[in-house]
Amino acid sequence: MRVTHKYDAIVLGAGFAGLYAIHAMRQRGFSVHGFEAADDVGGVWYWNRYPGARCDVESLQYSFSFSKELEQEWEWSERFAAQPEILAYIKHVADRFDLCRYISFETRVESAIWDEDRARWTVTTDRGDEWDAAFCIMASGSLSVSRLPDLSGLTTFKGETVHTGMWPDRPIAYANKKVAVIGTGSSGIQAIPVIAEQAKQLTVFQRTPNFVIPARNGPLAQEKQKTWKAQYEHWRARAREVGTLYEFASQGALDVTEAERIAEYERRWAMGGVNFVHSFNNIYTDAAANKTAADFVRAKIRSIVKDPTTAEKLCPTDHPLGSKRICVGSNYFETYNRSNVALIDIREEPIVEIQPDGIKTSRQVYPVDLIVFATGYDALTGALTRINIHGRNGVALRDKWNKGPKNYLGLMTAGFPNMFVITGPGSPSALVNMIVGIEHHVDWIAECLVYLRDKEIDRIDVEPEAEDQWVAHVNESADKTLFVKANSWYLGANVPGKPRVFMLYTGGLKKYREICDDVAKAQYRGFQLSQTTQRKRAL
Ligand code: FAD
Ligand code: N01
Repeated sequence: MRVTHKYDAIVLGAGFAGLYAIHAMRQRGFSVHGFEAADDVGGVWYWNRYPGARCDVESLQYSFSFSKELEQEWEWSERFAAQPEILAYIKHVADRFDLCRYISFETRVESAIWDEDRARWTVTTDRGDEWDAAFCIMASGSLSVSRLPDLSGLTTFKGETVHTGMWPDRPIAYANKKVAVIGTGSSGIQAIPVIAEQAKQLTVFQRTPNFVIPARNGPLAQEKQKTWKAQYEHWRARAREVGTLYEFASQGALDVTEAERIAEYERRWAMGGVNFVHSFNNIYTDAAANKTAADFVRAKIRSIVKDPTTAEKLCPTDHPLGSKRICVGSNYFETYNRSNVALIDIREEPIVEIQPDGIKTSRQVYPVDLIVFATGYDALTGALTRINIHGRNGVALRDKWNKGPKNYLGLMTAGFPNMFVITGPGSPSALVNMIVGIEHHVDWIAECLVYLRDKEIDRIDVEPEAEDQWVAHVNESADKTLFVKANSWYLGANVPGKPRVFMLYTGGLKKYREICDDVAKAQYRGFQLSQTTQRKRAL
C-alpha cells in the first residue's frame, strides 16, 4: 500500500538551492522534505567531477552569505576553487545546518500533480511512494540535465564514454590513452588542458570556437582572505546589487583612443577572469564596441597558438564576445601547441559516425579509447519538463512551455499554483553569481509563504496578464543586448527542436530585485491569492 507523507513544502534537488531552501523553510517553521536523485548533496558539484572543473566566480564570492559564522569559518585555498573543494564546502553546509536528515537521496521525483480542491500537490518518486505538500519548490537546477548528441554508432563503441556533467565518482583512466573530447564550451575548455597533460593523444572535436579568457588562478593569499572576510558585509551587500563583483567600467570602448583601449584590454587580460568583459560598459550591448574586444582576443589566440591554421580554427567569428557564456580557462590555447593534441573543426569535417574503435569524420577515422562528451545541457527547462508536472485542469507543464517557458518574475508560471522555481527561466539566473540569485529567490519565496500563512491564504497563482507582461519585458530587455546574436543554451539553440526563446532576464540584478520587492510590498501584485473552498467552509 502507498504511504502518503504530508508536508508544507517539498523541495526538489540538493544543490546550493535545495539546501538553502530546506534551511530557510525550516527556520520559518515549515515542515519540509527534499528529494535528490544523487546519493549525496552537491548538485552541479556532485555531478561535474571532470578534470579541471572549477568555478569562474571567485571562491570568496561563490559561497553562501546567509550565515556570518559560516562565511568566517570556511577557508578557501584558491582564487577559483576546484570541484572537490566546492563539494566539500557544500557538504560542510549540509552538516553544519543538519540538512541531510530532511532529504531522500537516490530518489528521483517523477511526477507532481496539482489538486485544485485541496490546493495541494501530490508528488511521486521512483521509489513508488507518494508525498502530499502545499508547496513545491523546484531547486532542480538550470544545468542539471546533461545532453549527449545523437551520433550514429555510439552504442557500438568499445571504449569508455563519459559526459562532463555525469562524471563518475571513480577514476577515469585517460593517462596514455587516445582520448576524444567533443565540445568546447566552459566544461570542455576546462577539461582539455588537464586531459592533454596525461593522454597519449587528445583529439578535440570543435563545432564552435569560444572566447576563452585566462583565469590566472592560484592560491588565495591568507592576507587577501582575511581582509575580505573583515569586509564581508560590505561585499555581500554590493553583490546583491550587481550579482558578481567585477571592476565595472564607466565608459564605452569607443569613447577612448585605440591605445587606451588596448591598454585596458591588456590590463584585464593580465587580471584574469570574467572581468575582461567589463573592460568597457557597452561590450554586451554595442556590436562595434564588442568587436574591439573580440579582435583583441582573436589577436591573443593568434599570438599564443603556433600553428596558424589551428589558430584560425580557434578564433570565434560567428558570435559577439560574451553572447555565449564567456569561458574562463587555464592554458587552453597553449594546449594546442602540444604535439599530442589535434583540433578537428567539425563544421569543415563533420562526424559521420562512431565506430567500435574510433570516430569517423567525412575525412578519416580517428582511433579513440575514451570519448569525453562536453556537449552541455538541456538548460533551464530540462529538469522541469522531464518531470510529469500537471497543474490546473490537468495541464502539463511541458505542454504549456512547448513554445517557450512562460513565467512571472521567473518565480512561478500561471496555472501551476503553489509551485516555485529557483533561478529558472525568466530570472537573471546564470547571468549573475548564481548563489546570490539562489539566496534571493529562496528568501523571497520563504517570505511569501510566511505572508500566505499569516493571511490564511492557501493558494497563490499567477495572473495571466502579469505573466504576458513579464515575458514581454524579458524579451525587450534581451533585444537591447547582443546575447540574442548567438546560438547559445541561453535561448535553447543547443537542443534540436527546443523553442528558440531567450530565457534569462538581462535587466540586471538590482532592477530585478527591486521589481520582486515591489511586487511583494504591493500584496503580491500580479499574483492571484485565494482560499480553497475546503478552507472557506472550515472557517
Ligand atoms: P544544481 O546544483 O544543478 O542542483 C540540482 C539538483 O537537483 C541536482 O543534484 C539534480 O540531481 C537534482 N534533481 C533534478 N531533477 C530531479 C528530480 N526530478 N528528482 C530528484 N532530484 C532532481 N555558477 C556560478 O554562478 N558561478 C560558477 O562559477 C559556476 N560554475 C559552474 C560550473 C559548472 C561545471 C556548472 C555545470 C555550472 C556552474 N555554475 C556556476 C552554475 C551552477 O548551476 C550554479 O552555480 C549552482 O551550482 C546551481 O545550484 P542549484 O542547486 O540551483 O542546481
Ligand atoms: O556546455 P555548452 P558546457 N556535436 O553548451 C558542443 C556552466 N559552466 O557544459 O557551441 C558537436 O556551453 C557545443 O557546440 P556549439 C556555464 O554556465 C561553467 O560547456 O553548440 N558539438 C559546445 O561547444 C556554461 O555556459 C563553468 O556549436 C556539440 C559544447 O558542446 C554551462 O555550464 C564550467 C554538439 C557545449 O557547450 C554549460 O557549459 C563548466 C554536437 N552534437 C560549465 N552538441 C565555469 O567555469 C553540443 N556541442 C564556471
